[in-house]
Amino acid sequence: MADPFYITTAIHYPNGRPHIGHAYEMVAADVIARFQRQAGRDVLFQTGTDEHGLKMAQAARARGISTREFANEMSSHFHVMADRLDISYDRFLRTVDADHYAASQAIWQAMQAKGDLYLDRYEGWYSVRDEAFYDEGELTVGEDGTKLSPQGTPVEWTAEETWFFRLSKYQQPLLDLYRDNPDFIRPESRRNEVMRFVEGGLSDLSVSRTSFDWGVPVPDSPGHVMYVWVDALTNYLTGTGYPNRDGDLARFWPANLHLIGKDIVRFHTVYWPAFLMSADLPLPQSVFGHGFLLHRGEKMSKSVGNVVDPMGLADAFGVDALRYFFLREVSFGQDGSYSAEAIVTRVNAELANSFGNLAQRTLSFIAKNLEGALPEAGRSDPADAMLLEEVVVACAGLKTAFEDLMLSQGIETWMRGVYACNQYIDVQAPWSLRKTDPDRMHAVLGTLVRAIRMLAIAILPVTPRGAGLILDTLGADDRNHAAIDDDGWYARRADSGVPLAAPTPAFPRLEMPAEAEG
Ligand code: ME8
Repeated sequence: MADPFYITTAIHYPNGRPHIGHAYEMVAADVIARFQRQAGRDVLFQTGTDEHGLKMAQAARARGISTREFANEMSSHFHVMADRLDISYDRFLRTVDADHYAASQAIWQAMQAKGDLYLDRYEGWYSVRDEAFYDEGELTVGEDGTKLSPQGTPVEWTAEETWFFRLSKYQQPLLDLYRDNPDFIRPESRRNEVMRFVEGGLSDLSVSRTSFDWGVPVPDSPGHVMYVWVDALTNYLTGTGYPNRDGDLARFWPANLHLIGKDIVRFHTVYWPAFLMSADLPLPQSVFGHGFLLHRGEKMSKSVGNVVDPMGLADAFGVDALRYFFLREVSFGQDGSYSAEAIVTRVNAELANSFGNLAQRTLSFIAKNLEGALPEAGRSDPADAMLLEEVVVACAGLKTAFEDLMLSQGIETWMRGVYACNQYIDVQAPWSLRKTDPDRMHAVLGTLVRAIRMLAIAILPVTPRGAGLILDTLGADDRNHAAIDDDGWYARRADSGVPLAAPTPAFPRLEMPAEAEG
């Protein structure tokens, strides 16, 4: 049985429509999931929506519909987007799903059995928008005299009876965890931030609310619903069938990778492992905090009017182009900037003019001049083996980098293989060999077919449609990593006698849309 690999995105708040950050996170996780499947791993990939909490209830009220109706409608926008962006999730989890209630209540009971939950009174400055309490000293005063949280949101004095989780008890176990598992928090810079925070001391955490009822009920505690982060984080366990530890999906826990944004690293690397330790459950292997995607370098906000709809970008440029741009443009883990011009420039230079053009030139030349027959062995030249070696190295480089989540660097290395092919085709000029040296022409075209197949398999997780189209034209059905190094493919393909399919452009050149706001 293949080695399991469980990868998750954050579950997204559907109190507004999905934005580019949600799309970015789903695509990055999808590329890793597809890559691990290619490597032969048994992958479980989960994404979904985080639907409880006061923010949702308030947004529904503002719309004048029930919270459940609002949640159904808004969650469906995320589901539709995931499908539109070719996200190969195994489960789209909603926190309103019945099995998620069961999992949340089970982990609660496990923490309670451990003696880590106690009932007390909480008074403090509470921000509904942040769903967090703040100390007086952290507040600022707005222009109209209202008190504001460090995030600039209004706070209200709130007193309520609440369950507390003994987070303080886990300070040392957490520090030991970070010390013993340097890969638990990535990238390194985020690990350092979290360690400083935990070293500063941890207060117990308020984990239930009585001021609203849109949440998972606390077992045996009428009037209390769970703090939204307790139920949200538990979604990762729900996906593996928890509390059933013998089911089909139980093999996927602990997760290999929680992929989330930098703003919620603390929840995933302090609260979450503490909850799991308390419930005596194994801890995830790694939490990776990716950076933010900023429109022309500015933080997105609805009021600034620079929230560019990811579905609009997919319609304007195509899904593969958007996916390629996301991963290639941004050094994974750091912030990145996007704009229509940046997408067009990057995609045209690399995907359309380099890889797409290479495949299209080669395959349409074969279609036209060889009637689609696979080129014969012909007369080889040391340049052929040299090119194939460069391509093998480029594909292996992508693989090593992707294993390390260095996604942009991996694609950059892959591009070196593409550039080498373009140089080769220019130097060898098969079109002029057609009349003068057909034997040599066959060898050149055969080399290119081999190279294009390898490059298409390697980039498949990033651009599944275009790369898939090229592999369809070639009739290359085996698309896992092992197939890249399969030297026998060409001979078997030639023996089959089946001609290559008529090529269709896989990566069309993009035009700057006239109406694009940039
Ligand atoms: O935080 N660029 O949900 P969310 C890149 N429900 N990523 C971004 C981004 C941007 N501009 N803006 C947000 C929540 N994100 C919780 C998570 S998980 C148990 C619960 C990322 O909808 C953000 O960092 O506010 C997070 O990983 C994800 O989008 C969902 O954010």
